[in-house]
Amino acid sequence: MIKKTTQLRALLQSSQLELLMEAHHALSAKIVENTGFKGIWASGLSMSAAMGVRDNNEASWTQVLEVLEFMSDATTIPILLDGDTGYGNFNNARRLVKKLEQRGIAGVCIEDKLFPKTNSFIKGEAQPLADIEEFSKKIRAMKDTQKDDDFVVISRVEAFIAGWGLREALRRAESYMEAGCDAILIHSKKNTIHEIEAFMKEWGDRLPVVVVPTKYYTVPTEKLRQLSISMVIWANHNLRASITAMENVSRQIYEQESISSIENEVAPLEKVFALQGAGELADAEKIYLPQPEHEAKALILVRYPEAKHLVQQQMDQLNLGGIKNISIEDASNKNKSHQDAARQTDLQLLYQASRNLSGETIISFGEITYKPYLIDELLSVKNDIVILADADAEKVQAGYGITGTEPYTRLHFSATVAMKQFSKQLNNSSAHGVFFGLWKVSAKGAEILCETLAMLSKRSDFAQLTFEELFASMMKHHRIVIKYIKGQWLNVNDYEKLRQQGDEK
Ligand code: SPV
Ligand code: MG
Repeated sequence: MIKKTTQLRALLQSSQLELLMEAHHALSAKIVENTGFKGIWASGLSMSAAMGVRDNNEASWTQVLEVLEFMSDATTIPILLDGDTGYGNFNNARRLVKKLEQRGIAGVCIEDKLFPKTNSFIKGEAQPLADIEEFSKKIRAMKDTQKDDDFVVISRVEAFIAGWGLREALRRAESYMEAGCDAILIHSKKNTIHEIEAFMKEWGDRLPVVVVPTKYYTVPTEKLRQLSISMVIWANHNLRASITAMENVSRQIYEQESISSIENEVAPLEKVFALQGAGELADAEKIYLPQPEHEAKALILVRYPEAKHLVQQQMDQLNLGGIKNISIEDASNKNKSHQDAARQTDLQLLYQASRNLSGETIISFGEITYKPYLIDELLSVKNDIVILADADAEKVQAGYGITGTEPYTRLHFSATVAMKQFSKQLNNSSAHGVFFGLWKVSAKGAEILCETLAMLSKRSDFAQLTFEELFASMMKHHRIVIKYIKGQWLNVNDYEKLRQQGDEK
């Protein structure tokens, strides 16, 4: 990264016309940089207006410095400060240089008027100019103070503004050059280029020249190029644009007592966050904040409302496993008046839930309970769709049978195999394991599941379809893996039976 001072010096010395754009706070500075400008003019008029005070040194120089610090922190291109008169004599001006260098400001421009100054476009003729010798020595003190050789000091000649002629302008520019400044800013409040043109003809290329065409804005930029001007400053247009924008939006909201018609006219919040660098913070948080073990979510399909106590138990277990984002899809919430006649199928329930399904998600039936380590078993498998299959075949009648490319052996204790069949037709001898309602999809698996459900939902026989058709459809195009386990889960019936036995004892 080239130093900001070096960047600004290079702009001044480049053979082409360079353009600096005004900013008055960190946000506008950032916008100027994002737009593509190579440098920022920290305008005294704009900064004071943004602070609600006049361009008469009403803001103290340290208050200006605070704004500059934010602007500098927010940007990587050089900032040239409009340093007014240097906020006092040589001693104040050299202290200013010291503090600007500390804050990464690339250069400062000071004007040959008296403190407290007035904006050049307010009664310019009435404004006394600084004594040439005093101002030249101030420049010398500033140049002697800078630690970085590339820090830029520009002398602004206000002779034309105060009603003096070309001779006075040249006399001053010559003296400031001898004092060691890096460039001359020649200012004019005329709406023509004549004063500037006359100055350039006499000045030649003794030092780079900077201009501020606020009043002669109709002069084509090409003309400034032809005059061999080094740098143009568009001095206050972000401030003025923001005034117009704020007046419009305030008036509309005031009149309409609503923000609804404004929403699409103002920058979206996402843009505000982007300008603040929210993305960088999110990335840094991933590196520097302790991370949750995983960001998986869970979806519990409550098929039997009477088993709600197990749902709560399952939520506690998921929480223990680090899963906080749990959604419940409850069949009893819907169609209350129709009860069994309209009872939702498992697939309808899952389809309903799929509208909010995204990201890695553990899916389970609500009427089961299981050892918490089964959650870790599922999360440890990175495939898109993974199903836990209980290799204890006695329980096939309790659910769907599953076969894999290989049956369970002790070697499968940590590995997975691809699923081949998922069916109620499989019996104890043909099934390799049983599906008991606990499975997981990755973010991509969630997409596959949602697409498949959406596709199946269009079928006229959707209300008759089961998980069998769901998994068969997904298996046509995608690999589903099974992870064998041995027991360690109960459904609500087993659970109640065990509880009763416990009570009887
Ligand atoms: C400023 O932007 O504050 C300037 C330039 O000093 S001008 O207002 O055009 O004088
Ligand atoms: Mg100014």
